[in-house]
Amino acid sequence: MSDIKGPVPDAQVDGSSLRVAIVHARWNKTIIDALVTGALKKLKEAGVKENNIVVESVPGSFELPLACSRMIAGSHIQVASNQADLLGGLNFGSSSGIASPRVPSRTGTPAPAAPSSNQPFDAVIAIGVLIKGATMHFEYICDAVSHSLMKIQVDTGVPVIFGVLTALNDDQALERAGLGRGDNKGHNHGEEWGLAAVEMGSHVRRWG
Ligand code: DLZ
Repeated sequence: MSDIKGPVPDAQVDGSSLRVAIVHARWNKTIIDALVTGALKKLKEAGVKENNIVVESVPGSFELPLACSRMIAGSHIQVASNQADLLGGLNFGSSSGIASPRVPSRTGTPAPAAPSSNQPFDAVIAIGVLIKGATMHFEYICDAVSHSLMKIQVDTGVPVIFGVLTALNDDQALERAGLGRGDNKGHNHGEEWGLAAVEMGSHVRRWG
């Protein structure tokens, strides 16, 4: 990352009392996995307890707004079937490329997740990777998803972190997940999304 770009981390972030959801799409899975891992790493480093992190997946980025909205509305409900896999190391099965959606499959026997608490979510991180193709699909989905996620957070008062990469090609997306193919591996933006969730969740607790 260059010296002039990127956020200044807030040294005060304490996530020990926060409950956070990650909702991720399954398109472009290699990149998604790295981003989710980056977000989880920072959530845990900021003190968010494992049983206060819920991970859900949806087919593609277009499904993220509805998933976020329902998770915020129903955040007292017990959690995702794939949570143990993700918290245990993104155990989704083998991957042969970055440009296809995948249905999660269990490849090992993950340790059982601790029971989730039932407090409302303090923040939701929506993670998707949109890569421009030959048609207008990309533009429509980017526009709809970004506006919808903003509306959900403003309407509900629950921070929705915009973890959606809108890349013009594969390399742009890979570099923003720290997976760059050249000398420049880039930087994993999932880490900032994890920190942003903790900071915004803490702020909203204080602001009321
Ligand atoms: C259809 C589609 C396409 C072409 N590209 C992507 C993509 O790059 N990233 C992504 O997350 N999802 C993509 N999708 C799937 C849509 O988001 C959505 O899942 C389907 O249109 C079904 O509503």
